[in-house]
Amino acid sequence: MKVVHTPLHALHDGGMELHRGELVPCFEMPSRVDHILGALTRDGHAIQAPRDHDDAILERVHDPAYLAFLRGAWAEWRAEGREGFMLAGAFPARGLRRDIVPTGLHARLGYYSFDAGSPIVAGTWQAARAAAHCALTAADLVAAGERSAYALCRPPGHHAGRSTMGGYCFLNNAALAAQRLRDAGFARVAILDVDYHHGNGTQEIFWERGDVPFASIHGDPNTEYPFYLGHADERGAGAGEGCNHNFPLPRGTTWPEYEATLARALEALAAHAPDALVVSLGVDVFEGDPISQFKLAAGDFRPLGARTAALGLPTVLVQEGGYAVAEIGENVASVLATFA
Ligand code: SP5
Ligand code: ZN
Repeated sequence: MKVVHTPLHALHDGGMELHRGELVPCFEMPSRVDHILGALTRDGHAIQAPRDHDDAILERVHDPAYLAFLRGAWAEWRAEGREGFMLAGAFPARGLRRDIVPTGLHARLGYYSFDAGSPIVAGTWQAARAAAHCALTAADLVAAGERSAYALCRPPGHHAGRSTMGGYCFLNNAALAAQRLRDAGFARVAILDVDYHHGNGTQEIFWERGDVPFASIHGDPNTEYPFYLGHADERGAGAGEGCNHNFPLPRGTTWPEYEATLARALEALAAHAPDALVVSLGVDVFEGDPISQFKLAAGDFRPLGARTAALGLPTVLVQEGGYAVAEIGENVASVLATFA
């Protein structure tokens, strides 16, 4: 399978996240990519660099003012004489105004964020932009006739909404890939999100659209991040009514239960008769993941990939989460092997 990768991801590094009341180094770290790249190189996949895309293409999915904020945030931070990393600490929750974009930098950071776990550092914009280019390039490859392609995206993307960052995500790589396939002529593009965490950003972006059905299997938001979206009764609205499919599962879920749920998710997507598929591939469903609570074994990633590949659709796989760094390469490689 063609793999799209760039070393520019490493520019996003050095930030800390608020974890259980303490600032700790981000679980989402550059070495994740080294392990994935190592396993995929060993398996003989062809690695290629992304093609540069104009920033205007990001506006197909994201709010221009949000993009302008992300693009300029670090320079503004430095202009205030600050270093290190930027982390939001206040958010426009219930009862607070969201109709005014504040002028102050820290106020704007909170306005465009939904957690205190997604630091912006000097190279964040460049890395996020490069990750988006990986996803867009993988979509271009599939549009040009490849049966499947994999975008080794970092930072990940599925928590990023139209104008919201969070969950280590800034630009929604999977949404950009899906939109790119739509623009290339695929009439209906399904998105399957198997990351442990609900793909709240992707759901939000396509909520009112009937052309990009979305299915997500994830930890129950009653107890699992991102907490405030991802329930089974969220079905979409307007033209997208009935096109959103959430499958929350309890902590401790193992393969038999997961497999049965995956079958239902794939069935739900197939009912929309899609002609292409984007997979938000988080491997944080792995039992050894340090921040997640499902119990999939390393050996379960092959059948996970095989069931998904059996849809028989042109497929773009986009890397999302996965924080058991030593095993992440093997787990991703297992999924990809079933698409080869
Ligand atoms: C792309 C992706 O996987 N993003 C995940 C972001 C998760 N960030 C917050 C994690 C909070 C985890 N709390 C762990 C508590 C364990 N009991
Ligand atoms: Zn995740």
